[in-house]
Amino acid sequence: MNGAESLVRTLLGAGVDTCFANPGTSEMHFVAALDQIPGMKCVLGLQENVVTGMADGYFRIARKPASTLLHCGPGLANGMGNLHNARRARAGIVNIVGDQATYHAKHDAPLQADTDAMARTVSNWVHTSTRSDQVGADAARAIQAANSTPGQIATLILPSDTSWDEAGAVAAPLPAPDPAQIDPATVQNAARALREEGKVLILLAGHGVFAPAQDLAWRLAQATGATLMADYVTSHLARGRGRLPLNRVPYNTDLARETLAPFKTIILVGAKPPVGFFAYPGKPSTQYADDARFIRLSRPDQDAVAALQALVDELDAPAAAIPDPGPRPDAPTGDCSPEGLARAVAALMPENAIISDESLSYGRGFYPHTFAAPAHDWLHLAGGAIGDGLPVATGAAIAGKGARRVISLQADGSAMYSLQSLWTQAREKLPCTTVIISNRKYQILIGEYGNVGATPGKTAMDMLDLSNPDLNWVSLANGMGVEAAVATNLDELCDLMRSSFTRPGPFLIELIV
Ligand SMILES: Cc1ncc(C[n+]2csc(CCOP(=O)(O)OP(=O)(O)O)c2C)c(N)n1
Repeated sequence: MNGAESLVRTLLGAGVDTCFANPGTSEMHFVAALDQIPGMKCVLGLQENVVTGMADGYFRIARKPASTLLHCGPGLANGMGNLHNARRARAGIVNIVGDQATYHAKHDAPLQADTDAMARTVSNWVHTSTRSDQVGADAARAIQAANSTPGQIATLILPSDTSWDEAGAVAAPLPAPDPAQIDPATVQNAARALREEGKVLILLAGHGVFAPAQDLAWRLAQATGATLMADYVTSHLARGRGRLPLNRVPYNTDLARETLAPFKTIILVGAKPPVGFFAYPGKPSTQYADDARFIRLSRPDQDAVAALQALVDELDAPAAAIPDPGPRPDAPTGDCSPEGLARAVAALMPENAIISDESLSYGRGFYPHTFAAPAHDWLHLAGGAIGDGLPVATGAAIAGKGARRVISLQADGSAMYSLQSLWTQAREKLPCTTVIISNRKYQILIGEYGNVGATPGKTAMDMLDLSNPDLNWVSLANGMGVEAAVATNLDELCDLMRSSFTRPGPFLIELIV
């Protein structure tokens, strides 16, 4: 057995049965092993950032890691934007990167690069195998690292001779490490604040915004009057009927500071103290009151549900039913608007849908209009590197095994970073409905121009303009095997959405706004 075969058998033995790939010569033995050993679902992405984004979306829904297969340093470099996002989303990925054979590296061949250095910037765990007899054991450790709470990017670099040499040995799965313990003194501290102080915010992120944690957080809020909110950079929220109508901390620092100003005590559950994505001249970096204090009930590497349960027990908070969100909205009619798009999604989405939201400026107000939708999962861009919406949707659809409709609410500029995802959606016949929000500009950056205190002239505005020529999304989608149509108002949008939900495969709607 060669090293590549030991790798594939070790992955399968540990339950890693999906591989998102864009291979090259240094990975050919891995590709050959996938032929010889049944059981691995292999999904081709036509650019590495699609591959890494798919692995992120897959983890968020499957709650277990997939593997990637990337081609040496430059291939990894292409995938780094979405590995960055995945690390911020705290996704678990077994990120496998091929490399030059150990004895070839000294010749400085054209694709030679410092793969290890690149990997370190986007990984929680990095290792380069140096002998084929170690590949299985190294893979088992990579899988273990990826399976840590809450999920980690584990990059395993495989020089090609470690794949083809015939000393491979399969390694048994290693147990996922236990999450770090909750500190009982912190639980008591939080309970004291909730009992004694008037305005306390419980800020939720990570596992703290999934359904089991929401029930516990709601009990705490009902028993103590605390306010509940989700972190802005939350990658995944359980939403809709039966779930909490949670709002996120606003993106805009002025709005965020206004929202958080009343809270002098903030209890963090999987969240960090909120800061702006960027600094702006004359504005503070932090989004909370200057005299706010934080109680870190659980860190991301701790069990948020256990932390909330301990606090519920400490306060003896009685069971409380999550309130009914009221009737589901009717399908909207008339001119396009952000509220109208949100209401269309809430009115029409099938039960248990997945929303991949890279709507940027158009999507800031989507939440209140979708509280009364059926239960669904809402995925956000957690790392700010645009271009993850379509790959995440594609990976999420693979994890949903064709049974869950995935709806991308997708800004046009960001979509152009990784539009090859549409081809994978067509090839895999995935139930993906993409709504391209076609404003033909980098709208958010026009606002940012003002926020940094500058006035854009013609050259600056040209840098923020996506027209001349207009992107033709129907042709782009058709060219990758995805059927598509244009909607210019909410009636057309709703008709196209409805019909897309009856199709087994993908469909794209260019919504002209
Ligand atoms: C990888 C990466 N490159 C560039 C940027 C800078 N950036 C932020 S938003 C944006 C444009 C977004 O335009 P679009 O997706 O059309 O959304 P809109 O602003 O129109 O809502 C750019 C280029 C970024 N955040 N990440």
